[in-house]
Amino acid sequence: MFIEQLAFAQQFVPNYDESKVPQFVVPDPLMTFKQKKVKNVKDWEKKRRPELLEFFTQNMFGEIPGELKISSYDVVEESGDVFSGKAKRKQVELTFEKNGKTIDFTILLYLPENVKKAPVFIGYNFYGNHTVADDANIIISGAWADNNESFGIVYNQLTEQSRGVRSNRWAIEKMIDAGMGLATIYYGEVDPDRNDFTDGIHPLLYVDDQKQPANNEWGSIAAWSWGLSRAMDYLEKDEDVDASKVIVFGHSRLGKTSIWAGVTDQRFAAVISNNSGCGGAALSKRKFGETVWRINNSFPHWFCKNFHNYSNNEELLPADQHELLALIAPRPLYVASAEEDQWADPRGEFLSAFYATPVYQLYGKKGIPSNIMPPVNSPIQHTVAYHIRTGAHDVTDYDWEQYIKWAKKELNIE
Ligand code: GTR
Repeated sequence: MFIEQLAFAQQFVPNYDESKVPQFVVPDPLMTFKQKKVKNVKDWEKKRRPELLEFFTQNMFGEIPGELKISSYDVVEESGDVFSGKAKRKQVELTFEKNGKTIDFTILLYLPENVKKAPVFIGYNFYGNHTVADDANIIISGAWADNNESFGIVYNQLTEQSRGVRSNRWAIEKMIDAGMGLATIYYGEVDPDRNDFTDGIHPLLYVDDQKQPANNEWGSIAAWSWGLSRAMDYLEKDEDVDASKVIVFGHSRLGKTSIWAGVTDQRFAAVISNNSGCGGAALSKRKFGETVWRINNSFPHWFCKNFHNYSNNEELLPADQHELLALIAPRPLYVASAEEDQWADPRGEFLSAFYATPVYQLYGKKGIPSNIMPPVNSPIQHTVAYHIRTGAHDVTDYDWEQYIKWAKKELNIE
């Protein structure tokens, strides 16, 4: 009895010991659920990709129950003299209306002055647009925010105190100097990050007296991805942006989001997953660090309810995260880890990029050539790229230097 109880309890304790990673068969991305071999791009695009996409939609992220286009947009602020005249700034508010409800979110754009149509990185920020740069003109969002005393957020409201506090995570000047821009949005404007489906974008698509998404309908990550696609709708109209070179970026939960956005919207030219971990790049079946049970328990709203069927049940997953990454092929994909970020399972993130590679090879693209992890701070940069840097769960200048260099090469940016 005691041993059984111990075994029961142990499944909830995070494992950080490589020798305790369970043995499992990595599902073959090039074998259909009905055991048919995928031999070429046509088989992949016509059979395998759609069935995998359907699996991840119905069982992990949830489907979006309807269409919702931008009702109107407004360039609320614009200035031509930023970063000593090297850049311009725009703040564009997108509004959505349906079911008698309205929401809006604001895209903050920094664009290089000397480029006619600039390639851009797009990614959400955690604490408001005004945190990404020490720039007095950035509008502070009124949306709900998680309290964080050191950032001056005490009544779930963003404040002046946190202006620029996250500038270390956004190497904007490096992007500008490379001839690239940045588009960023506060994720809480699209859907506040809490287990409450009465706020954010979800209610606009409810039918009748629906109170929350159905089991196979969108959780918060799918909602945030939806927001990135609507931002893309806007970028396609912005004369200063090269919409064919928009790279979707995200860190941590927002890295899970950038992956799902890249999977579901092929207009994103490339995808960057920064320390995305469980439910992002990391293989779930390894159960290393954060697990499916843990994430569903701590953040019940991130994935759709059907994903809870796999809590402590990873063996049952017919597909793993490398197959999610493979859905980005043949577009460039960068997976990055941090050495101290064991919670996100760096090895699981690396292996996922490696096991996604056969799909890139179908397209004649180069991925991760071997299953041996590179040393720290030694990036592998092909169409599929990977690095593990020294340091903690974070976004650093080192990360951005790699992303910029790789994006320029992969997307032929001059
Ligand atoms: C952690 C969570 C991770 C990661 C991270 C973040 O608490 O367990 O999956 O998403 O939050 O987004 O900062």
